[in-house]
Amino acid sequence: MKDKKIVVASMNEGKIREFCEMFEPLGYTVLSLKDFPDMPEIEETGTTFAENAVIKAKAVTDRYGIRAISDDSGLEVEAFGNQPGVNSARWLGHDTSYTYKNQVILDRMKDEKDRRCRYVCAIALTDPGKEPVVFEDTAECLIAYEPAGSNGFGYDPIMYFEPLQKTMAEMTKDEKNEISHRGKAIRKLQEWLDENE
Ligand code: ITT
Repeated sequence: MKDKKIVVASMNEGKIREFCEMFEPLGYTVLSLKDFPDMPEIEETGTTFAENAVIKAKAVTDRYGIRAISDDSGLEVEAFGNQPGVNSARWLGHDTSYTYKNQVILDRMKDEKDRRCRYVCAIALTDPGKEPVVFEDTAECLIAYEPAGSNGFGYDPIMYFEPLQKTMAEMTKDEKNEISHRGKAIRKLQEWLDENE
């Protein structure tokens, strides 16, 4: 029976889908900013994933007086000095396709031997009148030599995860949720909810 609700302060369909995949089997109904069309756009002015996650969740809690959960995430490429980082969504333009963004990364990495990179995810939980709580995790990957796979979203086709010898876009949803930055951070959040509710 679905009697528990979480509000994810996100407009990103890929993220929202992954929150649904991990919370619905536990009996939660997952709402997102798509269910709050009057919510003004939230400016992500922080310099870290954690700061931006708190900004997004707090904006929803402050406006509606409800608990909110947010996700700020992105890609850090060692050879680019950990860019694009917190700018991953805006990098090369917010509306530029990921097919293009991924190709630009592959082109710039053409002769690069150090292919280490990681996804980072910070999830913030805010409740009215309480301090925010943040859960963070990473997924260590390598930049692939060419895009592969059509599952997932965003940078997934070029994020090669060595232990499974496939990109994040070649994984099933369960495989990705098991090893991904978001999957691991969501499990930390779920443990916190189990212990504190
Ligand atoms: P919201 O703020 O509305 O949640 P957003 O897309 O603006 O959505 P972010 O600022 O956190 O969110 O940007 C996250 C970026 O990192 C975005 O470009 C994603 O495509 C990328 N990203 C993060 N996690 C990813 C994943 O699991 N798979 C693919 N790309 C991912």
